[in-house]
Amino acid sequence: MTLLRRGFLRAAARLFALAAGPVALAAGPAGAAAPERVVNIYNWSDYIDPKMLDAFTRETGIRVVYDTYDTNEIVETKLLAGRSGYDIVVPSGPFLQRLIKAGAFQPLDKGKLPNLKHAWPEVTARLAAYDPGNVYAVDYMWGTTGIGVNTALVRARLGANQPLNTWDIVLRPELVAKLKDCGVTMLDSPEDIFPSVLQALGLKPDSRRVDDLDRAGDALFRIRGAVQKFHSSEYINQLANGDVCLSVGYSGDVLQARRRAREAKSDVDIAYYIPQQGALMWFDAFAIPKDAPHPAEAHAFIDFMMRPEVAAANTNFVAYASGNLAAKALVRPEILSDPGIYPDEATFRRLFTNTAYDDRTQRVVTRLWTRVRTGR
Ligand code: N2P
Repeated sequence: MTLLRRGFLRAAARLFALAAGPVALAAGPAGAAAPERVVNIYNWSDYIDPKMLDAFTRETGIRVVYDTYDTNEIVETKLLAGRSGYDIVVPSGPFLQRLIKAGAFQPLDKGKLPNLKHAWPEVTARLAAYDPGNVYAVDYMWGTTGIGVNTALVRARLGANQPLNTWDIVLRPELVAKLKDCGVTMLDSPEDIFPSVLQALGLKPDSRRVDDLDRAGDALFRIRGAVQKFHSSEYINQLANGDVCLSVGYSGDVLQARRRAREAKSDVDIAYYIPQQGALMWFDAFAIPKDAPHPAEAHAFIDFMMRPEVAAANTNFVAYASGNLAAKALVRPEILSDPGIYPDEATFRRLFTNTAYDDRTQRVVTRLWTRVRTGR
């Protein structure tokens, strides 16, 4: 092999390493000032007030490298491959559960997280279903998976008398067909959609029975033709711009769409519904990969996020409920009183949770989901 070629391969390997994950650039020449401190964060898109990242760096001197994703699957794939380079990831409960079992995380050093005292005990207890003993993770936000609609466009097609707070408008073929021309989207997330459809069909939302899963798959297959796109983040702008009229989506994302439409002073009016049949409630939690290059900085970041004023700023920005109880006093009243964000008692009773599938069930669900998405 020529030298030139070897040089090329080395350069390619470096490029690949860059593409594969964040790489902290060493600060200054060797022997100069202490190396720059960095934290590499991998979080959901549209899930933080960017001002909080600046505030963290200003206060601690730790630079934040911030990447985003919109599906749990990509986090799982990167973590299972190892050497992701990330110091913090924010998976949802079932993925957290599965990644903990796979040994992907390091236990949190709670001595470095004094602000854990602000955590919401009920949320922490629910998170323990995925992380027994709360060893590896701290809840960041929680929310629901429901239905976002452009009220005017949907009303014009379904009439004034059709309730909109029902999975019927997604799953009854004759209803959703009427919405096809104004645009329907669905999360590309079988772990959200299958439990929701099972619940809507009157089955156990966390069922592993192949018959049940087949029925949910069939229900989805019947309406797939009305779905313009399966995607888990584009719908925010699409709803806000009036480009689509119904999205099965995440609570805060739909409410961000409503805010964007209002800020643009358009006549688009977006509403979020937790369907009367019930909706999935999920928890997204900070966790530190076992091979995180900067665990001390990761702890500093999580602790900063747990400050009540920081947690409240994030909730005010993204319209998801915080896992931080003390933050509630600082959350804007219209957010706190919105049952789509902080569900009231009656709404809360309609919410259910799900857990990680075993490998066999996961294969069934993945196969059904591929059929729904591709039609084959
Ligand atoms: C943020 C979506 C987070 C919710 N865009 C997923 N659990």
